[in-house]
Amino acid sequence: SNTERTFIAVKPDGVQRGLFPEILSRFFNKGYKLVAIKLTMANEPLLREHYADLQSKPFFPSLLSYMLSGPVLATVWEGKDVVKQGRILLGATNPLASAPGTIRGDFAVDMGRNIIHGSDSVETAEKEIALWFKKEELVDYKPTLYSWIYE
Ligand code: DAT
Ligand code: MG
Repeated sequence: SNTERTFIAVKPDGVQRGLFPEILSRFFNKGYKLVAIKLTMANEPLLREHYADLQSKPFFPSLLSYMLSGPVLATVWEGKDVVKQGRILLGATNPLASAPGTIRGDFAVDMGRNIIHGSDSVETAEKEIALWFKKEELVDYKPTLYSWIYE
């Protein structure tokens, strides 16, 4: 449906490198609707929940310190197939395996500095949105361009 939502976060390196306007543009240009946005510092309990499935991995401590190294730009986007399409816009986890034209393919080299996060399923997206945002931080509006993007 057109109201599917995904959680996209520009990681501390993407924020420090000033890449977030370019990243936001890619989602806007595709036709997706921004429903929440905030610049925020993560914290360890939040990250342990966000990356719960990775806690036993050897790279987890460096992932934690990376994600705590500066502010994160947390966003929520809405639109048709936005979870899967968002992952396509991001590219592969390893930037060296990401095609040019994708965000990681165009702007990153190392897996541990891959500049952006995107939810990997609709269920994960719902959990991540609830983890990073309060309900009242998600806004409800109709974009003026809506009928030029959806048939
Ligand atoms: P993604 O961010 O593409 O969803 P993921 O959820 O498997 O990938 O992993 C979360 C982050 O952890 C990923 O963006 C970068 C880091 N990471 C994953 N696998 C890694 C590895 N093998 N070595 C180092 N960092 C890794
Ligand atoms: Mg993931």
